[in-house]
Amino acid sequence: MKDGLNRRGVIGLGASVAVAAASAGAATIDADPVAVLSTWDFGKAANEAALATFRAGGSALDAVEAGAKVPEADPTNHSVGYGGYPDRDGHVTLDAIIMDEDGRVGAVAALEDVVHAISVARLVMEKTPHTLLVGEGATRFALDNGMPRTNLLTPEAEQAWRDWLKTAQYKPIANIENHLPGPPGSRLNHDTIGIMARGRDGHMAAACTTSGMAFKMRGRVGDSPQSGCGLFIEKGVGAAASTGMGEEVTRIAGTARVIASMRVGLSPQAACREAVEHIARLRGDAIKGVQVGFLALGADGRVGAFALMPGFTYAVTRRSGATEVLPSASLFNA
Ligand code: SD4
Repeated sequence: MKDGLNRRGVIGLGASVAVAAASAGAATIDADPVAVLSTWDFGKAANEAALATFRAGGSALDAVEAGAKVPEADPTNHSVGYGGYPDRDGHVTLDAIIMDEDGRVGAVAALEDVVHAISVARLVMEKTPHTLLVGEGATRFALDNGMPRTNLLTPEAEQAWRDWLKTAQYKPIANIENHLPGPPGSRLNHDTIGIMARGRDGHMAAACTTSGMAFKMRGRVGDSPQSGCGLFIEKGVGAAASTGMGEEVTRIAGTARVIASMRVGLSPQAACREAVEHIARLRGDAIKGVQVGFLALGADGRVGAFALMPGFTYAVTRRSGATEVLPSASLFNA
C-alpha cells in the first residue's frame, strides 16, 4: 500500500459512521425510500425545497433545480451563487451542471452576474445542442433568456477578498480553502452543493452548483460543472456528486469512477470509498490536508458517502419528509 493510505491511518470514526450510513441506505429500500440526497448540512434546506417540488407534481429535474437554487440565493453561503467568494481579481464566477438518467446534460462554467447558475445550466440542456457554455457566452445566453443581471459580490464577500489580498500577494495558493476560517471540510470551506433526487417512479436527476474555490485564478474551472467529475448519473445504477478540491476529483473523473464501481456491483458506500482511496494512492503527500468528498445514491435507494478528511456531512431526505444530516466516514483522522 502506498504512503498515502498509511500516513495518517484509517480513522475509527469511519467504521461506525460507515455502518450508520450503510444501514441508513438499506433502511430506505422499503417503507420510506430516500427521495433527495445532498452534500453538507445546508443540504437540508435544499432537500426540503426539492421534496416540496416533488409533492407539487414536479419531476426529479424540477426537484434538483429547486433544491440547488436555495443555497444559490443564500448570501451567507460563500461557495455557492450570490455571496460566493470571488476569484483573485474580485469577480464571482459560478459553475453548475444538471443532468438526468436519460442522458440530458446542461452546464455552465465561469458564469458571471446571474444568481441561478443551475437554471442557466438547465436552459443550456433544454435550449441548445450543447452540454456546456462558459464565461461571457454563458452570461450572454442567460441574459438573452430572461435571467436577471445581478451583482453577485456582496459587501461581506468583497471584504473577505480585500482581507485576503493583504497577505496573498496575488499568488495562487494550493489548498486555499483549507486556510479559510473553520476546520478543513467545514461549512465555511467547502459549500458546493451536489443534490440527487429519485421520484416515485424511480426516475433520477442530479445537480451541482458552486462558486468554486475561493480566490481562485481567473478562468479556473473546478470539477463541479464537468460531467463525470463533479456529478454523474446512469440509469439503473445511480447518481454521484463530489465536493472539495475540484482538481483532485477532475484528475480521476471522480463521479464517473464512483458510478463505474456501482455498475459492477459495489455499494454506493464502497464505491465512494474506492474513489477516495484511489485519490490517496495516486497523490500521496500531495493531498495532505486536502478535502474531497463523494456522495452517491443508488438506483435502489441506497446511500453512500466517503471523504478524505473528517468534516464532510450530507443530508438525506425520505419520501415522508424525514431529514437527517449525517457525518461522512473519512479515510484520514485530520
Ligand atoms: C471546486 N469542488 O470548484 C468545487 C468547489 C468545492 O470546496 O467544493 N470547494 O473545486
